[in-house]
Amino acid sequence: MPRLHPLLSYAFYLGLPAGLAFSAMALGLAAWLQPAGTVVDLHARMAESGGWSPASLTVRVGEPVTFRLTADDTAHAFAIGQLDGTRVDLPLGERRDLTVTFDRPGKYVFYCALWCSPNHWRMRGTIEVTGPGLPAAGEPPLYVRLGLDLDAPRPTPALPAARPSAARGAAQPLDLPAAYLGQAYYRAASPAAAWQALRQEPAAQALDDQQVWDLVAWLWSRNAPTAEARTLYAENCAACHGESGAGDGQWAAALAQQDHAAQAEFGAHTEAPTDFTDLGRMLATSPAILQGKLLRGGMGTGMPYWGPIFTEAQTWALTDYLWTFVFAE
Ligand code: HEC
Ligand SMILES: [Cu+2]
Repeated sequence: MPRLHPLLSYAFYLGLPAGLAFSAMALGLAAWLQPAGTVVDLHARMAESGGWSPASLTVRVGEPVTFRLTADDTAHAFAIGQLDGTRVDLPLGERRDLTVTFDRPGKYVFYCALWCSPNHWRMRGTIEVTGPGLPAAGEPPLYVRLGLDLDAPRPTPALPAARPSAARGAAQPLDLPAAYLGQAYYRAASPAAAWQALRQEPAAQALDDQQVWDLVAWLWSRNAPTAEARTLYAENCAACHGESGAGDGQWAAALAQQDHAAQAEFGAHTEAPTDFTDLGRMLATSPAILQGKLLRGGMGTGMPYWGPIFTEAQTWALTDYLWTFVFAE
């Protein structure tokens, strides 16, 4: 983890009279207010108005870089993907400083962390960190390791008569074979595939179809949603996918009918945000596919890519959380 020094030069902004600040400088007392290392003036504007400027930066490993951040058109927030503690709120017109020292090379993404327009998520920029050392080496995401095609159509499976319930599933007095209980199984299988496999199990022969669906709901709900996942969803996803996951967030309509200017500027056709309560769709989908979409984005559909923004643990926490929209309690 890089060392972070949020040295906010508040003195100038917390009502210290300009004259006083100026005389302090004249006395040479302002030296300690001067940030060390590289200084980057970074301006935030809505994506429609050009986004961050500059939008790409190069800095050196081990050298403190001070971002002098100003929001020019409306309130924004600055944050660097995958680095906790880098979020800075940017009220309109007030400068905020953040000093960061990167301790390994690689490509980082900085982004706006406050909803500012339907194209808010496009407010992103890159920081190329060069110098000695090796970039953080993660393994490829699960969908790549499983060889999954995120865009392949997923045929709608035979649907349960009622929305499967985790609580009813938990109440089944049944010893499930251990193979179904591991995280690896859950992440790679769709609920429909799990239902089909369980349906064949001798241990489940006494159950009816709905009871087996309830078991699947229980299996898929064992990673209880974390408080962090709820917050991440509310802050980053609800605007499109809706608070209850039904694809009806405040920006959903705007996405479905992106004006032509935005189409021309950003390309591609946008789609309506996925309705996570849609059983036909979700029962055919594995956590690996959901996480893959989250990491890679929709490539032009309007679904942003979050790979460089969230840590791997955060992407799984969000993926687990999405099942709360699918299954009944
Ligand atoms: C700007 C609007 C927008 C935001 C914000 C957004 N999404 Fe999406 N999302 C979409 C759209 C549109 C689709 C459907 C098109 C597609 O799948 O590419 C989608 C699809 C998805 C899918 C694929 C579902 C499937 O069955 O293939 C997942 C998973 C997903 N979003 C999760 C999230 C999560 C989690 C967040 C928050 C971190 C999020 N989305 C934020 C617009 C958005
Ligand atoms: Cu924004």
